Amino acid sequence: MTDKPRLPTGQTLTEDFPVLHCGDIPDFDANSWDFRIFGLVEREVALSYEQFLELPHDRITADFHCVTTWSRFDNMWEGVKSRTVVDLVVLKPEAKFVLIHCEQGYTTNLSLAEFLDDDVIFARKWSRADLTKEHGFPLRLVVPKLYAWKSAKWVRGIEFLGSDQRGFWERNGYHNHGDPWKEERYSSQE
Ligand SMILES: Nc1nc2c(c(=O)[nH]1)N[C@H]1C(S)=C(S)[C@@H](COP(=O)(O)O)O[C@H]1N2
Ligand SMILES: [Mo]
Repeated sequence: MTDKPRLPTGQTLTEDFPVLHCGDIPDFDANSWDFRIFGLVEREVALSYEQFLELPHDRITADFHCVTTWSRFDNMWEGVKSRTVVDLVVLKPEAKFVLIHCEQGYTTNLSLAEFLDDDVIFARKWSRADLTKEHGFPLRLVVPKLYAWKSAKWVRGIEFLGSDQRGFWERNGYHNHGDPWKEERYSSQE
């Protein structure tokens, strides 16, 4: 048996933590910030920043793979797991997909099953320190098993959907799924 190599094909290991996004770094105001859970739920919820901080926190350590070919191993993230957030609402049975909504209209899509994987976390901290603004403060999603454009920074909400709806990069040339182990990089491969 051969073990799966730790670095996916086509990736190069880096020890820094590059910053990558389009648009500006959004301002954060704790008084107006909220986190919306909406779409196919029995009752929509909007959490204030304070309420979000009170949710139970967890930690994961995971590798991070950007489609532009850099990977960074062993990132320690601390925050609120996707399951903890989903448990705040009652999903309608038709809910099968999620669309993550961020500041300035950035979005990314996931199947509900992959969103609920045990390593998916809304991170507030990286390496035990608060996220820096450029890495998504106050809150970013981390989806270790998929390319990093799914790890949306400056998250403000989750929408539950009955059918898959492509997010920002998924509409702009990148793969709908984005598994680095299958090199699902571009929508032209679908
Ligand atoms: N809101 C938002 N989140 C985003 C992006 C973005 O443009 N906007 N870019 C994504 C991409 S392409 C990558 S590789 C990672 C990079 O995260 P980092 O800047 O913390 O390394 O953020 C992702 N999250
Ligand atoms: Mo990326």
